[in-house]
Amino acid sequence: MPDPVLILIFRLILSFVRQNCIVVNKKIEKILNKQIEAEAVSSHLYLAMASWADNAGMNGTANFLYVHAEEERMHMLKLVKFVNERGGKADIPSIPAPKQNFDSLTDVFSRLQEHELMVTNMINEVVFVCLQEKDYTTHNFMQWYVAEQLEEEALARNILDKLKMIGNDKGGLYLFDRDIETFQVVTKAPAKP
Ligand code: OFO
Repeated sequence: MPDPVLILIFRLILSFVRQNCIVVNKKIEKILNKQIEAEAVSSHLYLAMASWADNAGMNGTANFLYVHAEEERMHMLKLVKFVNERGGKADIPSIPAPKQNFDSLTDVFSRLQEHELMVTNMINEVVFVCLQEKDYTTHNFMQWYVAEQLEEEALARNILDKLKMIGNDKGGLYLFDRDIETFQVVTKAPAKP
């Protein structure tokens, strides 16, 4: 059984180190907090898309999007932990309700692609600020996101190409919904944590 006094001393030391050894500068902390919000918004948006698809009887698409929403939450969490571990303060944002209804699968995935392109621009901006601030640790950490965006953009493009081919063909849409969970794009993104 660990000694409670020792635990208390350890906690006090940890809190002292956190408050006095700020290794992440304020500019980096601010832009990472903005990125935390973007990942939370992504997760929320994909969850709304999943719910719409589920309701429309497109279970394969719904499952694909539920998983995607969960992945975005993991992207957010990874950033929250990184900021806090480096002596910064990760803020948990409030998020406005996302769009709830969509016209079609093409509408869903066009919006998803548009959103991912916006996220890529934000990530590029974080990387740019890291270089400006000579924060090579955060720069190195962000490389995982750079590679992940490559993968996500390619997947969205691939899905939209398939939907374009299918058009309004009901049989094609049925097969799309059945197979979407197997769609993969191979990139050089490093292994997921
Ligand atoms: Fe799909 O955006 Fe996260 O990083």
